[in-house]
Amino acid sequence: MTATLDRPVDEDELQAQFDATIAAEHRIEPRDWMPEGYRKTLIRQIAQHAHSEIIGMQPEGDWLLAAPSLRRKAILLAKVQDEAGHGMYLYSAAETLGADRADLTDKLIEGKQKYSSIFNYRTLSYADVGVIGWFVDGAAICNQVPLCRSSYGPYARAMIRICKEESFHQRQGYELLMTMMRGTPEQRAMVQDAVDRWWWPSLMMFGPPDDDSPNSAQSMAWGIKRHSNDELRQRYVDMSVPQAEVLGVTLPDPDLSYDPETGHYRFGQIDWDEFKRVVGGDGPANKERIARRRAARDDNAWVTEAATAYAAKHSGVAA
Ligand code: BYC
Repeated sequence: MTATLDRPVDEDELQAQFDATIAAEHRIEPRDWMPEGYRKTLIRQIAQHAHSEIIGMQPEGDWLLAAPSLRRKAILLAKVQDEAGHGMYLYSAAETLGADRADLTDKLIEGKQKYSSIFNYRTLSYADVGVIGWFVDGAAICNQVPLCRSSYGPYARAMIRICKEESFHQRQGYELLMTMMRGTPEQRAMVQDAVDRWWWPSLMMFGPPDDDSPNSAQSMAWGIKRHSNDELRQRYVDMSVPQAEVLGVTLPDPDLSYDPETGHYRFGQIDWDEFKRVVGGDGPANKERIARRRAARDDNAWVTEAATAYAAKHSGVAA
């Protein structure tokens, strides 16, 4: 039983109101009653998403000091800053559910919360910057556009701006690759090599197959997720194949073929053992990603302390 101003409200009644809001495709807002499982699922997904944006600054950030021209450096700097902004909107959305931002960061560093598997791969050449834009931001768009209709208001609204920026990121990646493909044979080879290394990990971004995805059914029933992992993965493959043809690269999958009956591209077997290894902490760069995040938290703690002391002093003056 929950007390309200005029009469005690029954949990069943609150649950019924919540269910009706979800069924009517209306939004749940921070002050609304929500089942504990809904709150926890959202915090888990939003925190994981926020962590991915922040850790995702690292693989591309590694090229900021080695960008091939001032123009490319300015573009990359803007993109990496956008990812930081995405992380901030998402941590704010998690805070509306009662989560504490510093606590979420601690959980990430202690390995108690996840971030996207894709950011545990290294960027070996500048073509990787283009391929991250094309593949990784492209996959993000596929996955995140439906989240603009997610049932939780603050998450859905954050996703609108994030998706607009991701769309720009994807185009900048594709434009970079187009430029390289018009260049020397060595540059074209760099692009193909990057495509070969990033294609399969990009498909893993959508999560495990539907029959091995413990959270999907409930998340979809609550309107948090709008499509299953496999549906979105298929959409992504269908979108990427023609783009690869225009670019002039080969996707590294001999089983890729168009099925006229379904109108979709069939594709080969994803290495789910690799996925599990990478998510479990044993990918190519997991340890350095977390070590760097830990160092950023510890080395910059004085900035937070100074800002907090400054804010406290000023609120005292105002009082
Ligand atoms: N990597 O039941 P499932 C970006 C976990 S940022 C690691 O299907 P769910 C960008 C999953 O969390 C891109 N872990 O889960 C940034 C669950 O474990 P827990 C990030 C993964 O939540 C910078 C378990 O596996 N995007 O685009 O229903 C530069 C079982 O999975 C992964 C988002 O976060 C993975 N790939 O569905 C450029 C989007 N996949 O939590 C670009 C929002 C699954 O039970 N998130 N797991 O311990 C989602 O849409 C969903 O959370 C997922 C997974 C589709 C990812």
